[in-house]
Amino acid sequence: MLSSSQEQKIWNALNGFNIEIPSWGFANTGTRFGKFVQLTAATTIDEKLSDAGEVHKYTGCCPSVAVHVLWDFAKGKQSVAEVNEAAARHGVRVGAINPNVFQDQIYKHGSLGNPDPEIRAAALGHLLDSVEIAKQTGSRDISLWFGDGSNFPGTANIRHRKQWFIEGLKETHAHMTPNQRLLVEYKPFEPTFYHTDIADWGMALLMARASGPQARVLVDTGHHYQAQNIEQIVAWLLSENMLAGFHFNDRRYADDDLTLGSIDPYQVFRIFNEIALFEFETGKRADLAYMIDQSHNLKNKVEEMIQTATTAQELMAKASLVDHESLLEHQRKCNLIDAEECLKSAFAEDVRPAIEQWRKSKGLDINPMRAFRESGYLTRTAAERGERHRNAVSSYA
Ligand code: PSV
Ligand code: MN
Repeated sequence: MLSSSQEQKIWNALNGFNIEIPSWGFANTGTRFGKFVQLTAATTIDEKLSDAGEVHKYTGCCPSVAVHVLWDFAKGKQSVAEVNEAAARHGVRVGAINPNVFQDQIYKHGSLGNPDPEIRAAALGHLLDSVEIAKQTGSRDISLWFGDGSNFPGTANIRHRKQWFIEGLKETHAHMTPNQRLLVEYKPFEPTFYHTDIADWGMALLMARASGPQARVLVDTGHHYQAQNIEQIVAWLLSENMLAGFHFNDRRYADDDLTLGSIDPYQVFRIFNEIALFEFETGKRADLAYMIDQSHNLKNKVEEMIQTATTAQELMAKASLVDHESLLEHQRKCNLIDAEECLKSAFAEDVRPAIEQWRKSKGLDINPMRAFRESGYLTRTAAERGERHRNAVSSYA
């Protein structure tokens, strides 16, 4: 049974916690071996925003949606004003703007790191278009991930590419308004497998620093080697005031995009704990964008996002229960067992009843998944969208 002061801590944590969902999490996706099509999957940006609106309606903690420029603002399809209007109609708003300089044929050997100046200029053009879109959507964050790298030793000039990246990022930074942020994401491998231009947090940090004062590092939890201590990276970036936020997902092997907390919930808890400890010690709120980067093709996409958002709330609530006063004292005295138990006992608490009470206070159903299932939304969308997908399935056969 939680004490009333513990319940209060959980409520405070939940009141200050929103997590952004990705538009690409609602479309039919697959692996490089094929797609398993879902009849309820979204195709248009309007459908994606409608699905996102459902997640927010039942969880109350997902008011914004990250969008991918190429997938959601394809030329001639929908204007930015129409996307803004659709988001508002579905009860959400557009969040981080994600340029796409990894899919087009011209990017076979990279984008900002490409040896061909014309291709670098095309990539820069797309980044600048994305900054303009962000101005029109009122988005603070332009979130950059590059697939750039090489597959074979000796084939790319690593130092030249680093310099070209710095030039492109500086130019992009120069076009932002003073309240916007440039987020630099790193990833050790995939799609390239010998070298990746921005492969780890140190490289992302150098790139962000070289870009300008409004650039920060984005940590995607799936973008690390197996044994890496992600919470240490988080603590270091926080202490440098260089952490922008997260792309949350879980992983077993590489960038698996499994559901947050499905493999190692204690790791997510430890990340949240580092943030809570930073806030406790500094008395400042960490200005972070919490985002989900998952795209599922086996679980239902809307249900999976609800499951992820509620799991994030639970782990964040547990982290809010760590007794930081005692933890700091134990750390100072090197009381190893007692310090560790501070974390373990908070992690072991059942926070779900307190979260249910918080939901009640917000006029939400205490069980978002059940409420969503009872709403009949999936039956409706299967009827509306199913035919299109059934045709797609037969065309694969
Ligand atoms: C790349 O693996 C990545 O994490 C980037 O954030 C992309 O924008 C996203 O996934 C696309 O799914
Ligand atoms: Mn990501």
